[in-house]
Amino acid sequence: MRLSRYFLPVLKETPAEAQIVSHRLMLRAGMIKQAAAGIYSWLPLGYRVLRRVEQIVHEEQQRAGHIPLLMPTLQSADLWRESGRYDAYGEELLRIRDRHDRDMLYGPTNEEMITDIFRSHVSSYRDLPLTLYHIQWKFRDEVRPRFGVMRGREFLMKDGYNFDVDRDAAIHAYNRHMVSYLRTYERMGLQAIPMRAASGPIGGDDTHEFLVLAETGESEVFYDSAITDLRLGDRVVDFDSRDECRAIVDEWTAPYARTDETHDEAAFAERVPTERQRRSRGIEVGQIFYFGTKYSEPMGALVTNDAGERVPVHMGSHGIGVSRLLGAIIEASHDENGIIWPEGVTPFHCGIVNLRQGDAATDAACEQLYATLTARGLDPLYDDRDERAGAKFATMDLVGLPWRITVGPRGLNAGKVELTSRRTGRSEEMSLEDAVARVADIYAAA
Ligand code: P5A
Repeated sequence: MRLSRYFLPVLKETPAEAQIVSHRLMLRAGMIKQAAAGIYSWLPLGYRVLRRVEQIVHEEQQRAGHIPLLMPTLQSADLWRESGRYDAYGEELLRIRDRHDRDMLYGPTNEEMITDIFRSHVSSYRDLPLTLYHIQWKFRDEVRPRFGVMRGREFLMKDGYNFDVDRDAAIHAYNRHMVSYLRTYERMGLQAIPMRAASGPIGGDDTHEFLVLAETGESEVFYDSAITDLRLGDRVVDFDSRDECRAIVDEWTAPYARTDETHDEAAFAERVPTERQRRSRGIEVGQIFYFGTKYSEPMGALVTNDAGERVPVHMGSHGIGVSRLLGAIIEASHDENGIIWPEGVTPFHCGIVNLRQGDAATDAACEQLYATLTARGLDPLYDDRDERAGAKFATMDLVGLPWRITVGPRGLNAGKVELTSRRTGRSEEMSLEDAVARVADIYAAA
């Protein structure tokens, strides 16, 4: 993409309404624009990152064997009356009436709708296990939407639902989700710690939240610092193996880690040596639930088991805050000059800064770089505007591309361009070909 033809409305001033750094940077980098309280338009740069985050979520869900579909945002109130949640959900549920006076709602979650799909088409345990998921906009009429996309009213969620013949099979689905989430967040450059939590309006007793540690996080958390040493890395996981998934879950759930809702001061003191006790704050980027037959029983989602009995199917639901993740990633990765995107989610692979726009040799080298990078399947952002070098660097730092290639007449005389890491600030001179090869290698390994 050539910046001269792009739509990147960066702001010079720090927006006064934004209280936390991720919100400020998303506004300043021209990623989002507020449309109403807690409702945002995704401008081209923000939309690119959103799509990349979504893509990682899709890949990791499908790696775990989960099947994508797409349900609507608007739902019929009647379904929610069947589960009893139409009245129970409270003020967060946006209730809508259509022209025929039918009660509708904008979905805050989809347990009822997926249970309805299931009961219409599945009746035997032979069709199980089954996990369906979608990535769709949700609406929750939060009392206090704040911090930009972090606590929105309209927000993008991945929500998945497992259907299993009994509790053991459903617990395997729970474990499988925990493992696949670990890899999902790691690919985004994040450490998200599973912590025992409370289930709220979704239901059930088994639930974990995934928290990214950050001072600006809305949740208070208590954990054993040993848990921060764990990494899933590139372990090959057989998601069908109950033992393998359970072993990984055991590894992550052995150290104490809980949110304030389930924190137990006595257990914390007893189980965690003082020097490893941590009390801090975190951003909830996902939550998984096992709630058994809470929806299948009242809604009549039954399957025939191997003994020939009709039994309610065992279910859980599993959510990832896709739009919130952008805020969480920025909270975890920025400096005073702007965002620092992890390679896994960056909107463009690298920036190209032309230090002397209009100089024939410099323009030609930049064009060559642009073409070569693109031919290698990379997506560069080429700052081809007629601007001072300082302004170009400031924009690149603000939008946070992990790598920048700087091209100027002086370097070119010696046959060199400069490759700079946004994270370390370190620069290296090398030939144009080497710079392309280096950037390609970095992304091949990422
Ligand atoms: C699990 C999937 C559920 O709704 N039903 C379907 C279950 N869980 S949840 O924890 O309530 O939400 C899942 C994740 O969505 C994100 N989230 C939000 N993101 C932005 N703004 C909000 N107002 C908001 N509310 C929830 C969180 O990341 C949460 O973990």
